[in-house]
Amino acid sequence: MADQADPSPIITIERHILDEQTFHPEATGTLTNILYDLALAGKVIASKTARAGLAEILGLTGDINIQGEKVMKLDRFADLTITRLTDHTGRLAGLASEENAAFMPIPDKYPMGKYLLVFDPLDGSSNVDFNMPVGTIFGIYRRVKESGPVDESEFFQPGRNLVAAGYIAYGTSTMFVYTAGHGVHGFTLDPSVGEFLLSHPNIAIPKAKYFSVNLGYQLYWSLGVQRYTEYLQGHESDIKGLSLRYIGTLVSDFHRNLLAGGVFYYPADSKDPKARTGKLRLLYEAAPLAFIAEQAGGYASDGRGPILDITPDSLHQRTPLFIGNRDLVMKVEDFIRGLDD
Ligand code: AHM
Repeated sequence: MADQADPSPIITIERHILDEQTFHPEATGTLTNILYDLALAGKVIASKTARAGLAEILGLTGDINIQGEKVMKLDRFADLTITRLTDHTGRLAGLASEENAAFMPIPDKYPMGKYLLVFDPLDGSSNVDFNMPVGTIFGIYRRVKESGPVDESEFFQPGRNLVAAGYIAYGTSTMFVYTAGHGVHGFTLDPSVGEFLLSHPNIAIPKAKYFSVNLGYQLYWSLGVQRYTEYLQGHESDIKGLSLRYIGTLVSDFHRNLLAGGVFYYPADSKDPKARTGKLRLLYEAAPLAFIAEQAGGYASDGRGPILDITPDSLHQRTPLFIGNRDLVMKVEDFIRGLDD
């Protein structure tokens, strides 16, 4: 008879990441520790986002809080949290954040490591004021040079080189989802013990249920993308129309579609010069999520080929993004090839 006092196995994120390390007998534990540092950053950011509405009240004027300190914008806070928890550990050689124009080499006073961290500290931050979910996205690359100061060009690696990638979703609960190349695993923060616990092992994208896109921009899309949208809606297609869900926070839209099945896209459009090449950033958003999508059996494309094959030529390069169920993402490539090229 089962011992009623014996709890069911609880797998903490630390234990899971350590177990994953056994796939790599040569591993030194450095990557494991970077992931664990990021989980800690996630907890700190989650506790701050949960108090987001209070900042204004405490801040009186909105700028100065009751202690006379400046109220920091949440995306700046998230950026500094991640930087301060990872820059001194001797594990990284440099960091590049969507928040900062230039990458940050590890300061001279700290030891230099062999990995590069790229991240979007608070994706969807414009949603914070409306109590909607936000997220953090990260990717980890091995540095290219053996030693010496880091060059910006070392960050210009295709997503195929990613060693690990993940995101932290700050929603109704806080989740940490990552892959180190052996499947995608999700952990939910248990606030009562302050630990991420394995809740979603080996995530695989199920049959598509949703499509997610800002339909408000439809007029500005290419013909191929417009016809693809009609296809997803069930016009003259071999699929039943999908349901539309769009939050406007990439992490949340991607996370829902990863668990429930579906495709998210942010195509190039003609409405503003920045969006002509798409809005989302290759290095901080598209490539890490593309790695996760492929590990979960899905696919990500810029409409013409795999996101993971694109080598960036600048830190903040933008890209169109179509991501989710493999068959649906491949379908948009057919429409674009047939109607736009
Ligand atoms: P941000 O980097 O300013 O937060 O913008 C990124 C966000 C994504 O999370 C989301 O998918 C997209 O912008 C939404 O854009 P839009 O409001 O144009 O639909």
